[in-house]
Parts: sequence; C-alpha cells; structure tokens
Amino acid sequence: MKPLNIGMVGYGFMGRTHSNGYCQANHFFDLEYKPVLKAVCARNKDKAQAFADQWGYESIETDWREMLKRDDIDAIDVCTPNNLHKEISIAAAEAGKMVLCEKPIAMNVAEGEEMCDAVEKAGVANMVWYNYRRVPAVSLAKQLIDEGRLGRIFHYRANFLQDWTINADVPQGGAATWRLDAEAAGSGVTGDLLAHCIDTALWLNGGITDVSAVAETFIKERTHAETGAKQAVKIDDACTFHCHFNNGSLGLFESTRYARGHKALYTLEINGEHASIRWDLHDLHRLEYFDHSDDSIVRGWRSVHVSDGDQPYMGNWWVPGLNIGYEHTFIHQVADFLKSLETGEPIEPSFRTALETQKVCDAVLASAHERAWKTI
Ligand code: 4PW
Repeated sequence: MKPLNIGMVGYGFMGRTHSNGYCQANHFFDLEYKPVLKAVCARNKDKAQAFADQWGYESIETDWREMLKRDDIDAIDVCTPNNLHKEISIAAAEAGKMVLCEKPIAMNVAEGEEMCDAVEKAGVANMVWYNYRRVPAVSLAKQLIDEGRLGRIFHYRANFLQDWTINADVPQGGAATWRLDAEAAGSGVTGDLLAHCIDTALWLNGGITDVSAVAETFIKERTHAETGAKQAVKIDDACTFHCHFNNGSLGLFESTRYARGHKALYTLEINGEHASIRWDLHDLHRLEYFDHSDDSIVRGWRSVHVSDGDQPYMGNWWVPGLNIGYEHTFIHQVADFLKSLETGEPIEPSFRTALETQKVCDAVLASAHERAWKTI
C-alpha cells in the first residue's frame, strides 16, 4: 500500500471525525493508498500531545508553518475555525501539499477565490468536507434523481435546526464556542448549517440563480469565553431564504439554533413530477420515496431502509438490515479521496465546487442585510 502522510491542523470535533475516517477507511474499502497519521498541530502542546496519543498521530507541532516545511507530510487537513482556512490552505498549496479543508471553504467568496486559485496553480489535490453527500441515503437520492425517476423538479426544501444557543449564558469565542464569534466563523447558521443544505442542494438539484433571505440575531450580547468581556453578537442566529434554481424549481431553506427540541435536524425534501423524496438526519439510514407510477391501490410513501449491498457504499459494510451512521460519512469521504488519488478522477466537492456554495451563502447574507433579492 502507498502511504498518504497526513498533517492535521486543529483537533476539535472535526479533528476527531476526520481522524476516525483516516483510521477506518482501509478496514472497509479496497484502496491503494493508506493514510498515515504523521502529525497533529495545535497551539497548546499538551492538548496536541493528548490528541496525538488518543488517535495515534506520530508527532505534534505547535505552529502549522513548521508542519508545511516537513517532507514527510503529503496532505494538510485544515480543521481550524473558518478564519484560518484561507491562510493555511494557500500556504499548504504553495508548499506542494494536498489540501483537505473543513466547510465552509472560507469566510467569504473573495477568500474562497484566492484559495481556489492557489490549489489550482499548485496543481494539488483538494477537497472540502461536505460530508452529508456521503450519507448512503443521500447518495441514493442523487442516484434516483440522475436516473430521471423524479422527472421535472418543482420544489427543493431543506432545514437544519438546532437549539444549543438559546441560553444567553452560552459564551462566544474560544475553542468550544468559536462558531458564535463572527471574527472566527464569518457568519452564524448560514456558514455553519445552511452551507451543508446548499452544498447538498447544488449537488442534487443544480445551480441557484437568485435568493431572498431574512436573518435574525436573537441574543444581542454574549460573554467572550476567554476574556470574559461582554461583546456584541455579530452572527446570524437564524436565517431563512427562498430561491430559484437553474432548472426552474423553487427552493425554501431554513436554519436556526433556536428551534427548541431539535439538536441537528437536517431534513430535505424534493418534489418532482413523477416522484418525491425526503430525508432526515435523525433517521439517516432511511430514504422516504413516493412514486406516482405505483399502482394506485398501494401507492404511498415508502420508507427505504438503506442497508442493502446494492445501495451506495453499503456493500462495504455489514449485512442488509444493519445500519451505519454519522461517522461513516467521513470514512466514505476519506475512501473516495484515496480512490481519487488512485484513479486520477478529481474528488468532489473540490475547492472550486465548494466556492459555489460560498457564493450562495454570501448572497443570502447580503440579501438578509439589504432586504433585497440577490443574483448569484
Ligand atoms: O458542520 C456542522 C457543525 O458545525 C455539522 O454538520 C453539525 O452542525 C454538527 O455540528 C454543527
């Protein structure tokens, strides 16, 4: 097997999901390349060492620039808050490293453009971790749409609902709550949650032409997690938009961290002329499917349990009837990335593809801010 030496920058929640992906992919997929956990980088030496010990990284760095100088590292995985994606990704590309960047690609389109130019100029493999494409039920939805089973699409609907910031005592900034700090995150639910919905939508239903959005910040002031200072909250706590797609269908998207009772309720529904599909992250191994061509006396929504070897990715897992879950989406993304190195087929979403999602995010935020329709 050929080694793919990984240097990871950051060690939070996503650092764990990616590391698990690197550890597991070769156990379940036949691949020429095998990730080797060479180094993890974090400013805090003790935390970096603890993470390295837990996941089996061979070494640690406390400055990502040092990691880029190392000849024993092939690919840089950027798992930092969003405000560092650009600098690290561009420097990594310039150092000739492959770049695997967490979503959203950047703080805004301008940054994303620079990142795309850098990886393309350097000719290095690149991808953004929009993992929900690789939920088998969502991949199956893509297959059904591509087979033409839905016919003309009329509606695309998606929600991503959470409730973890309702308490005004939740701080902003710092390692655990940087997602609430506009300086680190760029935006709130738009970049964090709607970006997932948009990436999946562009993949399943094609490009978006224009958007009209509303956004709200329900809690206006929070304490900074590290300094204890009171600060204005500058992120969007909730954002809703509607849009037109290139194929003539209408889109409706909602995201919030104030939907009491919902922890990570990502749902999508697509209504076509002949059939509809819907999917729910809380029941992620099921794809709901309604086919109007079914005999009318038994016609109705089917709940397809996506666990059969014929369904996407499932031939690599257990036996029909047994589920896989959230962490497997990252394992699939690692496996697909390694396969792309083997075949030379580009991996998706590339930086350039993820830039399309960023364009929609930026337009959504501008639309909400200006209370006007925005063209992509
Ligand atoms: O990327 C997203 C995160 O920032 C995730 O998919 C879900 O929402 C889980 O945590 C947040």
